Amino acid sequence: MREILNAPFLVEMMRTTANMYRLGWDERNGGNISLLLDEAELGEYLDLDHVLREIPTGFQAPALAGRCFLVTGTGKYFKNVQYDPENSLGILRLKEDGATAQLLWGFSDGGTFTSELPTHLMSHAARLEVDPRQRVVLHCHPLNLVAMTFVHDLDQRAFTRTLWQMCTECIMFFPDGVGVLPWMVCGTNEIGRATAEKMRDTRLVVWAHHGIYGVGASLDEAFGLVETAEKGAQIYMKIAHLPWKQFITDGQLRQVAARFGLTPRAGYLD
Ligand code: 2HA
Ligand code: ZN
Repeated sequence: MREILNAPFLVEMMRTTANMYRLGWDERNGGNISLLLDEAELGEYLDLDHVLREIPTGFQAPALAGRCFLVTGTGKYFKNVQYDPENSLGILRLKEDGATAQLLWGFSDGGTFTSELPTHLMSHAARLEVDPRQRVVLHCHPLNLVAMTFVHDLDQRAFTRTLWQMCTECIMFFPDGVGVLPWMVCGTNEIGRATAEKMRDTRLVVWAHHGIYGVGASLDEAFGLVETAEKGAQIYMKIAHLPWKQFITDGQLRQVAARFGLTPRAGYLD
């Protein structure tokens, strides 16, 4: 067996959580990440027949039965993941019943997975149907995106258009736009279902007055997507109260899309 703390997926998770903490996106225990693991790769580091404990998930995810995930723990701080990975993180396999998590590694103080596991697993299931390469679901509380949900219309077409207009690269990285959910109680199966429903046709879902979810093929990709949206929101929060002299027009957004071979979400450009 190889040393799991050197596994690329764990190293990358430690770096990403530390980076997100430093950006101010994950105060206290804020934020959570799940990463769908390749079983063959995981088998180089862990005995996959050795289950530490079983934890009921409280919901059904039959499409993911047998799949293994690296996930952040409930109540654990992103700030501390790099110093205490085996306590802050866990590797679990969803049992054949689709409703029980088998802990294979981590949560060493007896802890458990993120309270947002319903949203994570339901979102994985939704995105894997669209693109089987998308292995990462990442949630955090970026300052400007959350601030924007207080002063901007929550209609997702309007919200997307504003982000696209704030910097040229927004439409390049999220031509499908962002989904927006109204404020809801977090950590529930209901918000999980509502988020996963939006994930059928977008990789970014904003939770009003709370945070954002991003999806990607890698931690870098999911992180970069959220980073780009947060940059758009940051510019918006800097200029929203100032008189605008000019802005990126719909015609210009169409030119960007044509240049990079992208299809902006139907009906979002005038
Ligand atoms: O637990 O961010 O949404 C941390 C959270 C919940
Ligand atoms: Zn949160």
